[in-house]
Amino acid sequence: MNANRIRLMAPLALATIAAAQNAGDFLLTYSQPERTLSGSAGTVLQRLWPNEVAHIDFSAPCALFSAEKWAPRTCYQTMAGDEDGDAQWWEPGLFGTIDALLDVQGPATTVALANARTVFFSPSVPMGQGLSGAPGLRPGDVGRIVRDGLGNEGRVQYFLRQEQIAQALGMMVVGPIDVDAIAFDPQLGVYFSLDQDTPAVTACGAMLVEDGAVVCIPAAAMVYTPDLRIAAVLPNSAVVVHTEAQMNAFVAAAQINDRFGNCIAVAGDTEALEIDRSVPVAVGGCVASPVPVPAFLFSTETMTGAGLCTTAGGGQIVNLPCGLAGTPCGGGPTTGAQMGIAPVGPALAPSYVNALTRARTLRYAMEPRDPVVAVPPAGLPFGSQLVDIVSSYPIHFVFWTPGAAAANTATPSFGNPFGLFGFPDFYPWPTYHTFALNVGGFASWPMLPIPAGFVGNVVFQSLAFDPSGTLELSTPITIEFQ
Ligand SMILES: [Ca+2]
Ligand SMILES: [Ca+2]
Ligand SMILES: [Ca+2]
Repeated sequence: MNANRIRLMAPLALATIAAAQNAGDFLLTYSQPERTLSGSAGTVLQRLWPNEVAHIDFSAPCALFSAEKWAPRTCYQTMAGDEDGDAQWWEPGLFGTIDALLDVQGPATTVALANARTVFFSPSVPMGQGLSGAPGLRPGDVGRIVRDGLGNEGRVQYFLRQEQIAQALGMMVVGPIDVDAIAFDPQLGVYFSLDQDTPAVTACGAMLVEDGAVVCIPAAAMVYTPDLRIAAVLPNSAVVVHTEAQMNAFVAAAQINDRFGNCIAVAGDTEALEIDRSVPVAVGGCVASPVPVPAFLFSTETMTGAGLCTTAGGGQIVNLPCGLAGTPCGGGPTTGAQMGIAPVGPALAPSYVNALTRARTLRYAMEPRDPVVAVPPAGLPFGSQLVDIVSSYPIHFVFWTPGAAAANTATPSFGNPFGLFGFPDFYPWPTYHTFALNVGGFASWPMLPIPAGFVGNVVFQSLAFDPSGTLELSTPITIEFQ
């Protein structure tokens, strides 16, 4: 496209945008299994999977800089229930990967923090429809798993549906759609990238929208729900704001190395997007349809070692509070350490950053070492099972409740009226189980003896007293005793 041009928006709009700073931590996913840089005190929490969300807390001292688990698979599985109808809760491949993340931040006066119920994501493999019903959460959707107003668990609430993407792109033949990056500002619009090259008829004409391209549906072409989800889009309203060639140019200008120490020349597929508010919003698109274009934090499939770049200044390595988010060309490999993961073995960190959003959030995650426990005829002694917690609270009180076990069901949950910062729901009939003390940000609690013959699913959650006076809950886990 030769119609791309960049000029500054009116000062009034600039002032509005400038007021919103680059605030918040990172929530992100990695494209391959990785390990936290900290080692997470040797707990199971050190393993980060591509279908769960990690957290980088920029308020922590740089000496302690690390990604840590934020929403484990067991949390999503408890929320989703037996979505695939096989009466098994342990589904390590749920979602395939989480390849796009979006936190829609409320007004500055909002006290509650982002949590696993509120942050939107896109899978790369559809979630089963056993509880959500059709069409479910598909690779082309960006949504979240909720309990609906009638108390039904495992439902999907959409931020953006694949049909809306097809409409906005003017897709004549709706083929596979897989959103693999998304960013949003309600005043500007939604920005996304797809995982496939896609023929489209956009507001700037017929074209092939490449997988490396960044597409905008401007705010003026959308209708929002009161909670800032996308209710409707105008047909053929999408505009390519950066072609793949332009993303290639940003990557080349950034002068960033991959995990092998090779200087990266091309973007390939754009994989993660977040708005970079450090520079003013420009205008791009085409003469017929100019749209606002902020700078973007972004990653591409070539940026192994989990590098991160920005389009600001024509393409640069992102400068994070604890250093550059990638190794400059000539400087050796990008190891992953700059993005909170450990270089492991000669392959170093194989991942690119697969999804990224900024969020104001708190970390209170729990994961069992064994999600499926075989109970022998004699039962299991005290401490036979360990469950790990990552949190800054000094003490954790663990509760349990019988979990749903039938096909296509989920364990019911209820809103926690005393919490603001952690997981927002508790699971019913909580029964006190045990407690665990935090050491250096981690805790492991030993399970009480399991009686002979015990079979069934159990949901566990941990409770902590926040200094502000709230009662906060960890992400839930489901353990299957067989
Ligand atoms: Ca299942
Ligand atoms: Ca997707
Ligand atoms: Ca893409």
